[in-house]
Amino acid sequence: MSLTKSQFKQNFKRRLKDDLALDIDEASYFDMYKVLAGMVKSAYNQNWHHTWRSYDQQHKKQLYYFSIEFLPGRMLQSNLFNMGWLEIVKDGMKELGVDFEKVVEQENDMALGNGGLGRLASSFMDALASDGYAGNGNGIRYKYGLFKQKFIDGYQVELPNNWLNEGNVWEERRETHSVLVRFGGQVYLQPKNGQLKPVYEGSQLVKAVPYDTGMVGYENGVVNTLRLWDAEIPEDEESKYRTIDDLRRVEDLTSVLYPDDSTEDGRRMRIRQEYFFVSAGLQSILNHYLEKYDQPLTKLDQYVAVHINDTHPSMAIAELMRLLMDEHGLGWEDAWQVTVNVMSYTNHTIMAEAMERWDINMMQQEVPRILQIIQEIDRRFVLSLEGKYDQNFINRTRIIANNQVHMAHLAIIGSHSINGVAKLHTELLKKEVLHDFYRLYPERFNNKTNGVTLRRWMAIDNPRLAAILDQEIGSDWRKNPLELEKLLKYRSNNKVLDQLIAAKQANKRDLAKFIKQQTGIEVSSKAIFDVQIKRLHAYKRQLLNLLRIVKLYQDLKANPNADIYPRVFIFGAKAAPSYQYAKAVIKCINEVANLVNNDPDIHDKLKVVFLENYNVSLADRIIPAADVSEQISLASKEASGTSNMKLMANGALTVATMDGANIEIHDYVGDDNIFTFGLSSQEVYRYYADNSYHASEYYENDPVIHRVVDAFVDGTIPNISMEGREIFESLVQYNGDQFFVLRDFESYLKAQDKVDQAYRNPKHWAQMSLINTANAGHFSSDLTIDRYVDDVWKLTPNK
Ligand code: 8GP
Repeated sequence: MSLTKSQFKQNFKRRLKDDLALDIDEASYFDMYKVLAGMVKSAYNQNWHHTWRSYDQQHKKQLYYFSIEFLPGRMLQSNLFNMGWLEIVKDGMKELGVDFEKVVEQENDMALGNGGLGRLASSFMDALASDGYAGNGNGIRYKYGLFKQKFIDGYQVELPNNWLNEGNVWEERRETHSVLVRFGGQVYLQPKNGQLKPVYEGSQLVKAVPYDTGMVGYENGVVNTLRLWDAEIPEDEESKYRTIDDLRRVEDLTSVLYPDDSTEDGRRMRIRQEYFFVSAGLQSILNHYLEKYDQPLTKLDQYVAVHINDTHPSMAIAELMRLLMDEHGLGWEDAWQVTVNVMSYTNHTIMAEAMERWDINMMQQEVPRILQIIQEIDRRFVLSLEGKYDQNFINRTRIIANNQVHMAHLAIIGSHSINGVAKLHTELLKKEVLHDFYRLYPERFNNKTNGVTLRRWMAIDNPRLAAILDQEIGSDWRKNPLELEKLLKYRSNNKVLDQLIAAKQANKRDLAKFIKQQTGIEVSSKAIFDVQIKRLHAYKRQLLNLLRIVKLYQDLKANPNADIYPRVFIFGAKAAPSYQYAKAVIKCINEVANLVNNDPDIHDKLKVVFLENYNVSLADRIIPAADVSEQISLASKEASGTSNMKLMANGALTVATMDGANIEIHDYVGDDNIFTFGLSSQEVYRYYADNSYHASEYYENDPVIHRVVDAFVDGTIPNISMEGREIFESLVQYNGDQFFVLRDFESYLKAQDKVDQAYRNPKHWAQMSLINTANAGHFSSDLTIDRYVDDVWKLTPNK
């Protein structure tokens, strides 16, 4: 895929003419985006074709990563980069007089995910292709991505994200690979040729149509496939869809990401979505296997691995059983053995409310055959334990209990591998959350610490940093992330440190300009840029950060000359639309921002900026400019975190609780290059065990906490009468403060005082920052993928 600048300029102008009948000076940025993306796609299509042909010819074992979310963000730049075209195109565009950044901004973020789990799925797609493995994605082509967030009077308002309204250049509709997915009706079993076969009555078929997107590997010619399914009414079933409601139920299947599961309708839709993409994906895998590999289904596990990304795709276990038995005639034992060998499962959270349990009646109505098979898996599981374990143990571990289907139990019982996403998280799964299962299947449990696409976050988003790295340690770090360690040699090299300082300054100036454009707020690039970007959730404790801001504000009001190093607090976060408490926190942050930013007594020492609509593209802008990375979840609650990795790679220093992957970051950079604070996970569990945390005591006995918390109800912060009260009450009750915000407050203040002092010594700060960048290679998703490939999926690289 080599291309020279003059070829690019020529082709680009010609394609504008050929495709759109326009000269450059007549084309809009959107026209240019479409044409450029089209060029990129035609260039990689050859390789795409070649990649799948070669997998088929070599009968390569293929991985299918089943995920209800994928969050690639914008793809133009990352595709250009992976093809080795980015610099040529940037230069070429400049010579053509085109503002390349404006072209890039035309693309709608592909935001088919909520946060960490969806972004991880996309970074794995990049790493699989870049490492040369046959790894494909399987998911849903939502018509509406994650909502667009707007702030109106400080409140979060959700707007629809109609990301497909101008078409999607990257996808290819593959009509001929469509399959049918069955919902509802009645099912009973009838003997046929010595086997029991299902007979369906009154069920409805939905046509699943795949849309494929090429996943381009980094400079290696590999292009894998992300297959997303859309739902349509099958042509020869139209007569069965009589009412508008029938039609709508099909359209709705792929309409929205994460329908509100606080309502029955939402939960029903979620079950239908989960079954839809799982069934369609598995059918297409089996069709392909039988046609192209032509091997018996009892050998499926030698050629196919299916990964269940959290529990949402766990019906895959029952659906593969169904297909193997009902459609292809295998007996239960054979089918079960193949299924367990094919399936593997990752858990992404220990938060109880995120553990899916579906109502048995609802599953009966929506997916009756799947429920039957789950019941049989459950029956056999219980049978296998009887006599060996007591009844309590069996009740705790079985799949069906209290009229609910426990999806995590299904995923564990039906998979050969179960992993957590950071060392501590995996240990907690083994010791606490899934301890019973660990007793049953110790050999299935393993850890796979998350990783991130360093190339995107460093080379594409932070070209200034990348240029320094390339010059000092060469550019191999893009392919071998551990090469970043070579940077350690320069920790006392003044020239390199000065260059790093200058690059960060320039990035901060860029972000300051963007902040001004977006919010009207002036911030100084000389201040500490202190960043907390992630979903808004009580356990992530944006509130802890906010309480400290309120304290600083109060300190400055009392003493306008207080010695506080200027700081800009930058937030990016969406709250789930039905999560009232998280929305109250957003409102409070916005009102504190108003108060602080407009108070002349503060002398620009503090600024608070809450950027709207946090998504991958916004992360692309913020991360290179961060000085401080806030990773302050209550220990034990954040499974891994991944913004911690992106931010450290870009030289931000972490203020961290000993939670998730923070612990591993700490292990690599050492005590002196991270600011840790707060309870450990053991201490948190001890509090749970003896029920001895009483938030009200902290409120009553600590005058600083008292004053800060009162600010939420005493009028200090205006316009938050309801929200301030909600937060106040959640904190000060005897058994309140579920996430120990007040308990960790003092220790957080101390850690932040150290930050304040450390930043005053720019050389030393740059040194610590360099040490973080140098150690970030350990958190590359390329390496994470290598570990999955070796331990779980057993793939071999493509030649
Ligand atoms: C997230 C975890 O919260 C985060 O710590 C981790 O880094 C990330 O997964 C990737 O492993 N979990 C989720 O995003 C999650 O559980 N989402 C489901 C509710 C949809």
